[in-house]
Amino acid sequence: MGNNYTQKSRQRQDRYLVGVKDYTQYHRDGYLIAKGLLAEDDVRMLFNLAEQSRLGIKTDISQADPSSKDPLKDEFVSATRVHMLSRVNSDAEQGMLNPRILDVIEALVGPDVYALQSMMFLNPPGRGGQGWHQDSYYVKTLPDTLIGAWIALEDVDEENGCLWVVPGSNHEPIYPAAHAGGGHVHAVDAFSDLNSVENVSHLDDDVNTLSKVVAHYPPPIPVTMKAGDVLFFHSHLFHRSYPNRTTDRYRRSYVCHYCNARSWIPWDHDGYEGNSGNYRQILARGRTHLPYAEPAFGTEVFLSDEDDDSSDSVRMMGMDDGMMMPVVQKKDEAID
Ligand SMILES: O=C(O)CCC(=O)C(=O)O
Repeated sequence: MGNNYTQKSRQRQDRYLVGVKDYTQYHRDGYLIAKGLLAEDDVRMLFNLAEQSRLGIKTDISQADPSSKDPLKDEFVSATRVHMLSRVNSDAEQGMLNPRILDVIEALVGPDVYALQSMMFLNPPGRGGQGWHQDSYYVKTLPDTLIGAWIALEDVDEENGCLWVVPGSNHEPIYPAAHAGGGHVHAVDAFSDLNSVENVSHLDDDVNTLSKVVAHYPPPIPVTMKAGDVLFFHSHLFHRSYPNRTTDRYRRSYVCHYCNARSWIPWDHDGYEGNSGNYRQILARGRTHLPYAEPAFGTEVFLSDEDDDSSDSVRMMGMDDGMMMPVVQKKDEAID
Protein backbone atom coordinates (compact mmCIF):
# COMPACT_ATOMS: atom_id res chain seq x y z
CA MET A 1 0.00 0.00 0.00
CA GLY A 2 3.02 2.21 0.28
CA ASN A 3 3.76 5.39 2.11
CA ASN A 4 1.51 8.40 2.37
CA TYR A 5 2.40 11.46 0.39
CA THR A 6 3.51 14.52 2.25
CA GLN A 7 3.32 17.31 -0.28
CA LYS A 8 5.55 20.28 0.39
CA SER A 9 2.55 22.39 -0.59
CA ARG A 10 1.23 21.56 2.86
CA GLN A 11 3.68 23.99 4.36
CA ARG A 12 2.35 27.01 2.45
CA GLN A 13 0.29 29.66 4.24
CA ASP A 14 -1.92 30.32 1.22
CA ARG A 15 -2.72 26.71 0.42
CA TYR A 16 -6.25 26.31 -0.97
CA LEU A 17 -8.15 23.40 0.50
CA VAL A 18 -10.85 21.75 -1.59
CA GLY A 19 -14.00 20.69 0.26
CA VAL A 20 -15.38 17.17 -0.04
CA LYS A 21 -18.60 18.65 -1.48
CA ASP A 22 -16.54 20.41 -4.17
CA TYR A 23 -14.75 17.16 -5.03
CA THR A 24 -18.09 15.36 -5.27
CA GLN A 25 -19.63 18.12 -7.37
CA TYR A 26 -16.69 18.12 -9.78
CA HIS A 27 -16.94 14.37 -10.31
CA ARG A 28 -20.75 14.45 -10.55
CA ASP A 29 -21.29 17.53 -12.75
CA GLY A 30 -17.87 17.75 -14.44
CA TYR A 31 -16.93 21.21 -13.28
CA LEU A 32 -16.15 23.31 -10.24
CA ILE A 33 -15.86 27.09 -9.89
CA ALA A 34 -13.33 28.34 -7.33
CA LYS A 35 -14.32 31.95 -6.76
CA GLY A 36 -11.54 34.46 -6.12
CA LEU A 37 -8.92 31.71 -6.28
CA LEU A 38 -6.19 33.93 -7.71
CA ALA A 39 -4.69 36.91 -5.92
CA GLU A 40 -5.08 40.29 -7.64
CA ASP A 41 -1.35 40.47 -8.43
CA ASP A 42 -1.44 37.08 -10.15
CA VAL A 43 -4.43 38.11 -12.26
CA ARG A 44 -2.75 41.41 -13.14
CA MET A 45 0.42 39.63 -14.26
CA LEU A 46 -1.56 37.39 -16.64
CA PHE A 47 -3.79 40.24 -17.81
CA ASN A 48 -0.68 42.28 -18.72
CA LEU A 49 0.70 39.28 -20.58
CA ALA A 50 -2.57 39.03 -22.53
CA GLU A 51 -2.24 42.71 -23.40
CA GLN A 52 1.38 42.28 -24.55
CA SER A 53 0.33 39.31 -26.68
CA ARG A 54 -2.58 41.23 -28.16
CA LEU A 55 -0.44 44.24 -29.02
CA GLY A 56 2.33 42.03 -30.41
CA ILE A 57 0.05 40.19 -32.79
CA LYS A 58 -0.53 41.41 -36.32
CA THR A 59 -4.28 41.10 -36.58
CA ASP A 60 -4.60 40.73 -40.30
CA ILE A 61 -8.21 39.70 -40.64
CA SER A 62 -8.25 40.58 -44.33
CA GLN A 63 -7.09 36.97 -44.96
CA ALA A 64 -9.94 35.47 -42.94
CA ASP A 65 -12.72 33.69 -44.74
CA PRO A 66 -15.82 35.55 -43.56
CA SER A 67 -18.05 32.54 -44.27
CA SER A 68 -15.98 30.19 -42.09
CA LYS A 69 -17.34 29.42 -38.67
CA ASP A 70 -14.59 26.98 -37.78
CA PRO A 71 -12.73 28.60 -34.88
CA LEU A 72 -9.73 26.32 -35.18
CA LYS A 73 -9.14 27.04 -38.84
CA ASP A 74 -9.80 30.69 -38.46
CA GLU A 75 -8.00 31.25 -35.19
CA PHE A 76 -4.64 32.24 -36.61
CA VAL A 77 -5.88 35.05 -38.77
CA SER A 78 -8.43 36.23 -36.27
CA ALA A 79 -5.80 36.24 -33.49
CA THR A 80 -8.08 35.20 -30.71
CA ARG A 81 -5.69 32.91 -28.88
CA VAL A 82 -2.00 32.17 -28.37
CA HIS A 83 -0.90 28.62 -27.61
CA MET A 84 1.88 27.57 -25.26
CA LEU A 85 3.21 30.91 -24.11
CA SER A 86 4.23 28.96 -21.00
CA ARG A 87 7.10 27.40 -22.98
CA VAL A 88 8.58 30.78 -23.90
CA ASN A 89 7.57 33.26 -21.19
CA SER A 90 8.21 33.09 -17.45
CA ASP A 91 4.97 34.87 -16.43
CA ALA A 92 3.00 32.40 -18.51
CA GLU A 93 4.86 29.53 -16.85
CA GLN A 94 4.13 31.02 -13.41
CA GLY A 95 0.46 31.33 -14.33
CA MET A 96 0.26 27.71 -15.39
CA LEU A 97 2.07 26.58 -12.23
CA ASN A 98 0.13 28.85 -9.87
CA PRO A 99 0.22 26.96 -6.56
CA ARG A 100 -3.43 27.64 -5.70
CA ILE A 101 -4.59 26.24 -9.04
CA LEU A 102 -2.38 23.20 -8.47
CA ASP A 103 -3.86 22.78 -4.97
CA VAL A 104 -7.23 22.18 -6.61
CA ILE A 105 -5.87 19.99 -9.43
CA GLU A 106 -3.95 17.94 -6.86
CA ALA A 107 -7.17 17.26 -4.94
CA LEU A 108 -9.29 16.51 -8.03
CA VAL A 109 -6.96 14.33 -10.15
CA GLY A 110 -3.68 14.07 -8.16
CA PRO A 111 -1.74 13.63 -6.06
CA ASP A 112 0.79 13.47 -8.92
CA VAL A 113 0.23 16.23 -11.47
CA TYR A 114 1.64 17.10 -14.90
CA ALA A 115 1.10 20.61 -16.33
CA LEU A 116 0.59 20.10 -20.07
CA GLN A 117 -0.52 23.14 -21.95
CA SER A 118 -1.55 26.78 -21.81
CA MET A 119 -3.69 28.99 -24.04
CA MET A 120 -4.08 32.75 -23.78
CA PHE A 121 -7.48 33.85 -25.09
CA LEU A 122 -7.94 37.45 -26.21
CA ASN A 123 -11.37 37.40 -27.91
CA PRO A 124 -11.77 40.98 -29.13
CA PRO A 125 -15.23 42.39 -29.88
CA GLY A 126 -16.96 40.35 -32.57
CA ARG A 127 -14.44 37.50 -32.52
CA GLY A 128 -13.56 34.27 -30.75
CA GLY A 129 -15.75 31.39 -29.68
CA GLN A 130 -15.40 27.62 -30.03
CA GLY A 131 -18.28 25.20 -30.72
CA TRP A 132 -19.17 22.06 -28.74
CA HIS A 133 -16.25 19.79 -27.99
CA GLN A 134 -14.62 17.57 -25.38
CA ASP A 135 -11.00 18.32 -24.52
CA SER A 136 -9.79 14.69 -24.53
CA TYR A 137 -10.77 14.60 -28.20
CA TYR A 138 -7.68 16.77 -28.73
CA VAL A 139 -5.31 15.88 -25.91
CA LYS A 140 -5.02 12.21 -25.09
CA THR A 141 -3.82 10.99 -21.70
CA LEU A 142 -3.95 7.28 -20.82
CA PRO A 143 -5.44 6.62 -18.32
CA ASP A 144 -7.56 9.61 -19.27
CA THR A 145 -7.18 12.09 -16.42
CA LEU A 146 -7.07 15.40 -18.31
CA ILE A 147 -8.56 18.46 -16.59
CA GLY A 148 -8.78 22.12 -17.63
CA ALA A 149 -8.47 25.28 -15.52
CA TRP A 150 -10.16 28.31 -17.10
CA ILE A 151 -8.87 31.49 -15.46
CA ALA A 152 -10.97 34.64 -15.89
CA LEU A 153 -8.63 37.63 -16.36
CA GLU A 154 -11.61 39.99 -16.44
CA ASP A 155 -15.32 39.61 -15.76
CA VAL A 156 -16.97 37.27 -18.29
CA ASP A 157 -20.65 36.92 -19.11
CA GLU A 158 -22.89 35.88 -21.98
CA GLU A 159 -22.21 39.15 -23.79
CA ASN A 160 -18.43 38.91 -24.06
CA GLY A 161 -18.42 35.13 -24.62
CA CYS A 162 -18.20 33.14 -21.38
CA LEU A 163 -17.94 29.36 -21.44
CA TRP A 164 -21.12 27.22 -21.54
CA VAL A 165 -21.20 23.74 -20.01
CA VAL A 166 -23.51 20.72 -19.97
CA PRO A 167 -23.58 19.48 -16.37
CA GLY A 168 -23.16 15.71 -16.09
CA SER A 169 -21.89 15.24 -19.65
CA ASN A 170 -18.47 14.40 -18.19
CA HIS A 171 -19.82 10.86 -17.81
CA GLU A 172 -20.01 10.48 -21.58
CA PRO A 173 -17.26 8.69 -23.50
CA ILE A 174 -15.17 10.69 -25.96
CA TYR A 175 -16.98 10.82 -29.30
CA PRO A 176 -14.35 10.02 -31.92
CA ALA A 177 -13.83 11.68 -35.28
CA ALA A 178 -14.86 9.52 -38.22
CA HIS A 179 -11.24 9.30 -39.38
CA ALA A 180 -10.09 7.97 -35.96
CA GLY A 181 -11.46 4.53 -36.92
CA GLY A 182 -13.63 4.23 -33.82
CA GLY A 183 -10.79 4.13 -31.30
CA HIS A 184 -9.30 7.24 -29.79
CA VAL A 185 -9.25 7.60 -26.04
CA HIS A 186 -11.11 4.28 -25.74
CA ALA A 187 -10.21 0.91 -27.24
CA VAL A 188 -11.42 0.29 -30.78
CA ASP A 189 -14.87 -1.32 -30.63
CA ALA A 190 -15.06 -0.93 -26.84
CA PHE A 191 -18.67 0.28 -27.23
CA SER A 192 -21.56 -1.21 -29.17
CA ASP A 193 -23.05 2.12 -30.21
CA LEU A 194 -20.51 4.95 -29.95
CA ASN A 195 -21.10 7.00 -33.08
CA SER A 196 -18.42 9.21 -34.58
CA VAL A 197 -18.82 12.98 -34.89
CA GLU A 198 -17.89 15.61 -37.44
CA ASN A 199 -16.68 19.19 -37.31
CA VAL A 200 -16.16 19.17 -33.57
CA SER A 201 -15.50 22.73 -32.28
CA HIS A 202 -17.23 24.28 -35.27
CA LEU A 203 -19.41 27.18 -34.14
CA ASP A 204 -22.31 26.12 -36.32
CA ASP A 205 -24.42 23.43 -34.63
CA ASP A 206 -25.79 22.36 -37.99
CA VAL A 207 -22.40 21.02 -39.05
CA ASN A 208 -20.88 20.19 -35.64
CA THR A 209 -22.60 16.85 -35.04
CA LEU A 210 -21.57 16.64 -31.37
CA SER A 211 -24.42 19.13 -30.88
CA LYS A 212 -26.86 16.25 -31.52
CA VAL A 213 -25.62 14.51 -28.36
CA VAL A 214 -25.72 17.79 -26.43
CA ALA A 215 -29.40 18.10 -27.42
CA HIS A 216 -30.24 15.05 -25.26
CA TYR A 217 -29.40 17.06 -22.14
CA PRO A 218 -31.23 19.83 -20.26
CA PRO A 219 -30.25 23.31 -21.50
CA PRO A 220 -26.53 24.12 -21.13
CA ILE A 221 -25.59 26.74 -18.58
CA PRO A 222 -23.43 29.85 -19.00
CA VAL A 223 -20.49 30.11 -16.61
CA THR A 224 -20.33 33.77 -15.67
CA MET A 225 -17.22 34.65 -13.71
CA LYS A 226 -15.34 37.52 -12.08
CA ALA A 227 -11.67 38.24 -12.66
CA GLY A 228 -9.64 35.83 -10.53
CA ASP A 229 -12.30 33.07 -10.50
CA VAL A 230 -11.18 29.75 -11.92
CA LEU A 231 -13.39 27.13 -13.55
CA PHE A 232 -12.06 23.56 -13.32
CA PHE A 233 -13.59 21.32 -15.97
CA HIS A 234 -13.47 17.63 -16.81
CA SER A 235 -12.02 16.65 -20.18
CA HIS A 236 -15.15 14.71 -21.23
CA LEU A 237 -17.47 17.63 -20.40
CA PHE A 238 -19.38 19.07 -23.36
CA HIS A 239 -18.55 22.77 -23.43
CA ARG A 240 -18.38 25.67 -25.85
CA SER A 241 -18.15 29.47 -26.13
CA TYR A 242 -19.76 31.97 -28.50
CA PRO A 243 -18.07 34.92 -30.21
CA ASN A 244 -17.73 38.06 -28.14
CA ARG A 245 -20.84 40.03 -29.12
CA THR A 246 -19.93 43.29 -27.39
CA THR A 247 -18.54 46.22 -29.33
CA ASP A 248 -16.27 47.56 -26.61
CA ARG A 249 -15.10 44.73 -24.35
CA TYR A 250 -12.49 41.99 -24.73
CA ARG A 251 -12.71 38.55 -23.15
CA ARG A 252 -9.28 37.73 -21.84
CA SER A 253 -8.76 34.38 -20.17
CA TYR A 254 -5.90 31.98 -19.58
CA VAL A 255 -6.70 28.30 -19.96
CA CYS A 256 -4.34 25.53 -18.84
CA HIS A 257 -4.56 21.76 -18.91
CA TYR A 258 -3.20 19.21 -16.46
CA CYS A 259 -3.45 15.48 -15.82
CA ASN A 260 -2.41 12.85 -13.33
CA ALA A 261 1.33 12.35 -13.74
CA ARG A 262 0.96 8.56 -13.91
CA SER A 263 -0.72 8.89 -17.31
CA TRP A 264 1.00 8.13 -20.58
CA ILE A 265 0.87 11.13 -22.91
CA PRO A 266 1.45 10.50 -26.62
CA TRP A 267 1.50 14.23 -27.29
CA ASP A 268 3.90 17.12 -26.91
CA HIS A 269 2.07 19.95 -28.69
CA ASP A 270 4.76 20.45 -31.32
CA GLY A 271 2.97 18.20 -33.78
CA TYR A 272 4.39 15.06 -32.21
CA GLU A 273 2.15 12.06 -31.63
CA GLY A 274 4.29 9.06 -30.90
CA ASN A 275 5.67 6.80 -28.30
CA SER A 276 5.80 9.32 -25.50
CA GLY A 277 5.47 13.04 -25.03
CA ASN A 278 5.79 12.70 -21.25
CA TYR A 279 9.29 14.12 -21.21
CA ARG A 280 7.87 17.50 -22.35
CA GLN A 281 5.28 17.71 -19.54
CA ILE A 282 6.16 19.59 -16.36
CA LEU A 283 5.88 17.63 -13.13
CA ALA A 284 3.94 20.12 -11.00
CA ARG A 285 3.02 18.07 -7.92
CA GLY A 286 3.84 14.74 -6.33
CA ARG A 287 6.17 12.37 -8.13
CA THR A 288 6.12 9.96 -11.05
CA HIS A 289 7.83 6.88 -12.42
CA LEU A 290 7.45 8.38 -15.93
CA PRO A 291 9.71 10.90 -17.70
CA TYR A 292 8.98 14.56 -17.04
CA ALA A 293 10.22 18.11 -17.62
CA GLU A 294 11.20 20.74 -15.09
CA PRO A 295 9.91 24.32 -15.28
CA ALA A 296 12.01 26.09 -17.95
CA PHE A 297 11.99 29.42 -16.07
CA GLY A 298 12.55 28.04 -12.60
CA THR A 299 9.01 28.53 -11.27
CA GLU A 300 8.82 26.84 -7.89
CA VAL A 301 6.80 23.62 -7.79
CA PHE A 302 5.96 21.62 -4.71
CA LEU A 303 6.93 18.02 -5.29
CA SER A 304 7.10 15.07 -2.94
CA ASP A 305 10.57 14.08 -1.90
CA GLU A 306 11.76 10.84 -3.47
CA ASP A 307 12.77 9.63 -0.04
CA ASP A 308 9.64 10.89 1.68
CA ASP A 309 9.13 8.13 4.18
CA SER A 310 7.96 10.32 7.01
CA SER A 311 4.89 8.15 7.52
CA ASP A 312 4.56 4.51 8.45
CA SER A 313 3.43 2.32 5.57
CA VAL A 314 0.55 -0.10 5.62
CA ARG A 315 0.48 -3.42 3.78
CA MET A 316 -2.17 -6.11 3.56
CA MET A 317 -1.23 -9.43 5.10
CA GLY A 318 -3.07 -12.76 4.58
CA MET A 319 -4.11 -14.38 7.86
CA ASP A 320 -4.48 -18.11 8.60
CA ASP A 321 -8.28 -17.83 8.42
CA GLY A 322 -8.09 -16.41 4.88
CA MET A 323 -8.88 -12.83 5.92
CA MET A 324 -6.68 -9.90 4.86
CA MET A 325 -5.43 -7.65 7.63
CA PRO A 326 -3.81 -4.23 7.26
CA VAL A 327 -0.45 -4.29 9.01
CA VAL A 328 1.31 -1.07 9.90
CA GLN A 329 4.98 -1.22 9.16
CA LYS A 330 7.00 1.25 11.19
CA LYS A 331 9.45 3.43 9.41
CA ASP A 332 12.86 1.74 9.13
CA GLU A 333 11.40 -1.62 10.16
CA ALA A 334 12.69 -4.45 7.95
CA ILE A 335 10.20 -6.66 6.10
CA ASP A 336 10.89 -10.42 6.35
O1 LIG B 1 -12.51 29.88 -23.79
C1 LIG B 1 -12.97 29.53 -24.86
O2 LIG B 1 -13.54 30.30 -25.62
C2 LIG B 1 -12.88 28.08 -25.25
C3 LIG B 1 -11.98 27.31 -24.33
C4 LIG B 1 -12.17 25.87 -24.44
O3 LIG B 1 -13.17 25.39 -24.84
C5 LIG B 1 -11.11 24.96 -24.01
O4 LIG B 1 -10.05 25.42 -23.58
O5 LIG B 1 -11.29 23.74 -24.08
